[in-house]
Amino acid sequence: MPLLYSYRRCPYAMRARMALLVAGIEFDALEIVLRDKPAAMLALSPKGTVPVLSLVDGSVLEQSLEIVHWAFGVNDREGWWERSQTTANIELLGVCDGRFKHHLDRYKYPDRFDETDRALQRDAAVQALLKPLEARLQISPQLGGKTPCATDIAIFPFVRQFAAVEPAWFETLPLPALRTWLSDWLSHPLFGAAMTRLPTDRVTRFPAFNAAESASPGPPPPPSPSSAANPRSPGRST
Ligand SMILES: N[C@@H](CCC(=O)N[C@@H](CS)C(=O)NCC(=O)O)C(=O)O
Repeated sequence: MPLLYSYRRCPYAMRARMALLVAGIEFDALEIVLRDKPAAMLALSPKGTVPVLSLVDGSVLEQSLEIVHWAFGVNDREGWWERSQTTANIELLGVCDGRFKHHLDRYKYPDRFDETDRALQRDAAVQALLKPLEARLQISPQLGGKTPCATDIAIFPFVRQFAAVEPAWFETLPLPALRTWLSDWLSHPLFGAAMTRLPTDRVTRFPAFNAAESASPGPPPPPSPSSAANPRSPGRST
């Protein structure tokens, strides 16, 4: 059984968990404590970031996008990976993980970066990713077209993080298609499933997700008695 070292509020780990769930891959998971990383994880991946996926053949995937790619390589009956492989999607993901993440970090954690002009960083993040994303989402509701693709689940956790810094200000941005896309994802059952809370003191089986439910984002189904017993509230942002 693959073992995922994860951190619930990490956007990189979110994309990895969502891809594993969509692909229907059974996996064990350990929720790590960032300040006290497990020795077993560091032995596999000394760089010390999550997510890390340890596979049964002994190989180790140390990058979130490698995990996404691997998951859809195992099972992509719904074409999530294929739809993500357009030039526009690959470029958008590069911007998300590059320039956008750079500005997001300085906007969200100005003290860590000695940043004195948060508004400048915030606006640069909007220009780099959110505006082009809005233009794309005006054309189709998902980056995969009518249905989502790997790029949607790879990018939205970072947009979620950005939106949560100053929610009232975010609401004022002229980005209506992006706001709809984000809010659909925030209430999507796949995201709820990926945000399942795990213990930090032991490895547990990550609860499976019915991929058929994830075909089109929209309001979540009414809670069932079993989901009430296993709270999956996405909770607050990092
Ligand atoms: N390029 C890596 C980045 C992963 C990353 O930076 N994860 C953060 C958490 S969101 C982390 O583990 N940071 C280590 C730390 O804070 O000690 C990936 O795509 O997986």
